Amino acid sequence: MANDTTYEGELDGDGLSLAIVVSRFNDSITGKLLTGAQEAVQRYGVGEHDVFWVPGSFEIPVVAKRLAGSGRYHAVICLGAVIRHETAHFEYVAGQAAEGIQRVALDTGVPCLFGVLTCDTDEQALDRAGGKHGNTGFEAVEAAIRVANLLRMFKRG
Ligand code: INI
Repeated sequence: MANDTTYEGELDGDGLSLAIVVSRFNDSITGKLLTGAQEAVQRYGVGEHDVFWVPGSFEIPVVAKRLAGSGRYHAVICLGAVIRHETAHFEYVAGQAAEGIQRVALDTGVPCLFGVLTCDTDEQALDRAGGKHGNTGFEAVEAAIRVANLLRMFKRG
């Protein structure tokens, strides 16, 4: 039998510092994502968290990059709601938000969680912002805690 070891970050927020970037666009939805995220912060005992509001999801990556590079946060949680409403604008905003957030994570090594809803309708978004399909903000904080703790296991020195 090989010497395999399994690693998984625990759902324990003790000692973690999180940044939450949240988009003002569609704030009737993103406000609920933030509420869910802050419930998870409380539930798992996250040491500290700061909230940063940006105008729209397109602006999330540039702010996430500054926060991830600051050395102050173990993870950056990005919250937004991009609703299709039959316009091509959706594709650009949703695509660039996703691509930008992932790029920040890979460039900085700081996990950046994708809590940006990309939906056809407000109803679909509300279902995922504390409705019948849960709360993506809550789930993003859970993922942030697990990944941050996993990475802490490999801290150098
Ligand atoms: N921003 C969103 O977060 N969600 C949207 O649904 C949206 N739509 O549909 O336009 C949106 N647009 C604004 C965009 O994020 C920027 O703030 C704007 O383009 C200025 O750069």
